Amino acid sequence: MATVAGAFPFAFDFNPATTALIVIDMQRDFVEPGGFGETLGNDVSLLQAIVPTTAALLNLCRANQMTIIHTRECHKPDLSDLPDAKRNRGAPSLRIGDPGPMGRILIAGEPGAEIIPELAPQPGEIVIDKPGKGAFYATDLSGLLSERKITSLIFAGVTTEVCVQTTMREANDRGFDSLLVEDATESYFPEFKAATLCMIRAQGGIVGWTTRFDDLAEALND
Ligand code: TIU
Repeated sequence: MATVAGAFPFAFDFNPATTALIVIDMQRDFVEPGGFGETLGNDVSLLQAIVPTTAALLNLCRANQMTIIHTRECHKPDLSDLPDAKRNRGAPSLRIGDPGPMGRILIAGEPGAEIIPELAPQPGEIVIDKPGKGAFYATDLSGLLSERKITSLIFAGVTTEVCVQTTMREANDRGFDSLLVEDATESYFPEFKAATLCMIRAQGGIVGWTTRFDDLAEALND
């Protein structure tokens, strides 16, 4: 067992053998100019800040033989898994499925849907394509976790208040203990990130725990 003594709202105990790291949607479409994030009107450069820490987190979890899962928010090329309500929402400069500078926006197999090279999955790591904000919705994630007897999840990725928080809430309701690494998650809205960290760990950890990367590293290197 390992203990993250500095986690909030209190220490987080976990067994690396039954814990998975889930890195949410670190794709070119969210992190680089010309993708989905920018079509929504966001400054995507804000998300670059967490790339080095997320790379360090991946390497830490790999070194501790933990299960590694990467997710990608994307849709089938025929758009059969894209509800009209999602495609037609708001007034983006390009809609999901439209051609853009990194290929069709948020479509599986296009350059924009790929995970950024700095955080590329290694052989043997799990990659889950998901049509929703939550990674449990319309995917095999539940089955993959139960096959591996995973009981705890460590989260990183983007964006904190959308896909990361949604997936943590889904995980919480399914009985997983979930820890979010604060400096390995980011939002286009700094105030939303701050609020999300607070709401996750409020009320005695109503959704889960948060920690700084260094405190998790200390727990695993002890
Ligand atoms: N727009 C936004 O903040 N996020 C998303 O649309 N998807 C994810 O969070 N991955």
